[in-house]
Amino acid sequence: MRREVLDSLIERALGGDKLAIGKLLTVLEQPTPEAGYVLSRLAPRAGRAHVIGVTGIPGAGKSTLISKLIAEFRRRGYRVAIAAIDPSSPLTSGALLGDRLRMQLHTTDPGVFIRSVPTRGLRGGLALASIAMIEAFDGLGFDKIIVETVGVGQAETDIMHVAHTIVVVTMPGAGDDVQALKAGVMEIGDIYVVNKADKPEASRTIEYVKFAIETGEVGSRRYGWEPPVIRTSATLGQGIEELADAIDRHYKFLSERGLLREKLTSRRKLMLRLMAGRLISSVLESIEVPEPRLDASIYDQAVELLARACRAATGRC
Ligand SMILES: Nc1nc2c(ncn2[C@@H]2O[C@H](COP(=O)(O)OP(=O)(O)OP(=O)(O)O)[C@@H](O)[C@H]2O)c(=O)[nH]1
Ligand SMILES: [Mg+2]
Repeated sequence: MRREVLDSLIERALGGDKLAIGKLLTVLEQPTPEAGYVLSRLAPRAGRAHVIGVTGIPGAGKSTLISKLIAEFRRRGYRVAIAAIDPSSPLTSGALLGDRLRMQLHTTDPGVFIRSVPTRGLRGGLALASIAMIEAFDGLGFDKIIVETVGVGQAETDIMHVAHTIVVVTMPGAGDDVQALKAGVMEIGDIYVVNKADKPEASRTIEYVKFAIETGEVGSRRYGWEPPVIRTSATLGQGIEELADAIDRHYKFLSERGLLREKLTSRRKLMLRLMAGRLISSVLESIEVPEPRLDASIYDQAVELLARACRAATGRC
């Protein structure tokens, strides 16, 4: 795509044109020079958005909750972007279809943009594509960027490093509740939600989660933050205001302590790291190894190739 075409897409996207935003995000899915150009144009505008990671056990109601949260955030005057990271498990594809339908209810609203990140066919990897998307949403002026993930696995853990606020969603009867919360990023939630509070066992689950936070088993207490436990029923629309309040309170907490910028920096560092990894892989993939001779000489080749790539890029090495 030529520069002029990209420039005009960027202008239209900045004006809120959803079609243009969608096209830009497609450009950003692959690590190409075009993607780099788009990021270099949008990144100077980024740094104002509040990035919220919503994670938790499968089926806890994350998508339903997010669709209600979108409406609440819109009432508060925010522009909202959602990045839903598709779990690759085919088991969840039915639920995902449901997700999209539920979430798409908001798509006629110009202040809402929803996008799924495909897990397949991403040359740069899931995390790189997702972070590029977040950077773009931020540069395009969205106030709240919500990232839905299942919260386990490296790609998702990486993504959580870019979220200012991590919301962990659980539900009653999810087996051993505390153990379920002690996986990956769920352990370091800033806000815990017990969804499906319309179910009778909800109170017990809330007690469990509160206890786990009090005893320091789970919950992020960075800088003295006290992770709240919010009781919601996404389907009945209960507890949504309280959840939005808690999210805004956490943002204010970070902002008053000058901690928002830190995440922007860590997001960019992570992006550079992922890009470096991608570059190194593509250099190494160019080594041709005839299978029977997969001997130690490939290391020499690898070192030589990387040194050459490094010299070409920097003039040093
Ligand atoms: N009873 C009850 N059911 C709910 C509630 N919230 C969501 N559900 C139902 O739970 C099921 C899963 O909801 P989703 O929103 O798809 O859950 P999810 O956490 O996004 O699921 P995955 O993305 O597949 O991990 C759906 O059938 C919802 O209708 C709630 O508050 N109460
Ligand atoms: Mg979902």
